[in-house]
Amino acid sequence: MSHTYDDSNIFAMILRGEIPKSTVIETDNSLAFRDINPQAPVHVLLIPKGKYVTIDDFAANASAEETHDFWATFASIIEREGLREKGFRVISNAGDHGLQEVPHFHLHILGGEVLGPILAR
Ligand code: DGP
Repeated sequence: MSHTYDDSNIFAMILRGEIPKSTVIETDNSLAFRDINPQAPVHVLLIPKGKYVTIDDFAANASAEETHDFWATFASIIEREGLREKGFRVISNAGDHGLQEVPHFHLHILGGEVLGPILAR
């Protein structure tokens, strides 16, 4: 998948404040908010504010500052949402085979109940 960023994607609109969001945590470089269509009692989306299309784009091209901020925010979400004790699942869809709908890198952080098998087709 191309790493060419599309500024019209819906998470870019959320970052610009053009559509509402339910914020969980916001930092200088990262934003976490609740998924509009939750698949579990806890379903948080974590995104960098930078223009990265997929997880591999972020892994290859994000700065040390962005990377540190992102994972520090991830740890805060696990703590604040009470997910550490019972566990959780993290998913990042990428590209066509991953069925990525929104072309701005995001982690789905899911928990709050026993989750099903890793894949249902
Ligand atoms: P993915 O297939 O991994 O790209 O998932 C995109 C997710 O984004 C999907 O679970 C639904 C969520 N989503 C789409 N539009 C919005 C929105 O406007 N607000 C919020 N909070 N979530 C959205």
